[in-house]
Amino acid sequence: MIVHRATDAADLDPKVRKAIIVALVWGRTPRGLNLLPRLALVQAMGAGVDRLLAPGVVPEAVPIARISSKHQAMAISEYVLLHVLRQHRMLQETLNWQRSRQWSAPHSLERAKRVIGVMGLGEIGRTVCGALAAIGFEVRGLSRSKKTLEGLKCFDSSELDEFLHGCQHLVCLLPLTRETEGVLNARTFERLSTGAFLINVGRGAHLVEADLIPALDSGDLGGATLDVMIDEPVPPDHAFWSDPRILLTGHTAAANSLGPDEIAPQIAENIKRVSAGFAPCCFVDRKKGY
Ligand code: NDP
Ligand code: OXD
Repeated sequence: MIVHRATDAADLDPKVRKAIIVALVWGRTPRGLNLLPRLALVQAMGAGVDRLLAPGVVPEAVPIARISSKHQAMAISEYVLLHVLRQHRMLQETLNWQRSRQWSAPHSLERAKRVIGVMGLGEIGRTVCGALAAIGFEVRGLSRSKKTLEGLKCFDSSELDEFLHGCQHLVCLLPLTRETEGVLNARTFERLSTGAFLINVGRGAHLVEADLIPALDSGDLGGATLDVMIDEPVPPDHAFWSDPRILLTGHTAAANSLGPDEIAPQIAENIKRVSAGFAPCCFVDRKKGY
């Protein structure tokens, strides 16, 4: 097998272009995929495929597949636990107490009374729910279609308001689609428990950025942890950098979790499958957008 590297297929030699059957993509949006006449698969090297579904990026007839990774789901669970616990155990307040040399720290709510809503019950969302439930939080999950999962109150997208009502933490692990873009907005925040915490691990465009600081000012939200942003890297003059109620984590929630041991066999299997005329594993439903 021969591997060529390019961001734009137009930069490849025309003979090479004619031979390519699989494009492995990550990071920047690939260009020129329509110049590859034998292209049989676009294999994303991660979970989110929103950029590949933008018009004109991947020719309609070419299937797109994503990676399925237990390690990535575990890494994101670790990230969500860290930030839920940081807020649950009032880490910032504790640090402030230490600075003013006060012995004793603020009391946190009982775990079982803390309601955590996870938007998205895919491979990652389900793992995150399991990790949160395992340490005793009350966890509820939202998906597009109704699910029945042990130990979890499940809601579908028609039950969004019911799902949001009473959540003290809202974790977004949705794919970015036409339906989910802007779902983290003022209306959503108003429906949560007053002073709720937001953790966005999905995609930047899930959040209506203009609604965040007003929601923090009004007290609808108590804080936000944002792993993903619309513009990455975030420009230095962005207002979120200097707001102490907002923590930006630079798209690191799943950092270093996708190793070759896990993803190479999936890619190899998909190359075999498409070469033999079969559909790839973990393929994306273009109509649903994930
Ligand atoms: P999946 O595609 O496996 O699952 C998506 C889930 O979202 C499904 O449960 C689906 O419902 C639900 N969903 C889709 N549309 C809606 C909707 N309109 N309303 C309610 N629920 C909806 O995704 P993953 O769990 O693998 O990943 C989720 C996202 O996390 C990725 O798309 C990516 O954007 C982001 N991500 C971020 C990373 C980071 O480093 N920050 C790393 C990895 C992923 P149903 O079950 O009914 O289909
Ligand atoms: C992903 C990511 O895999 O954001 O979607 O890392």
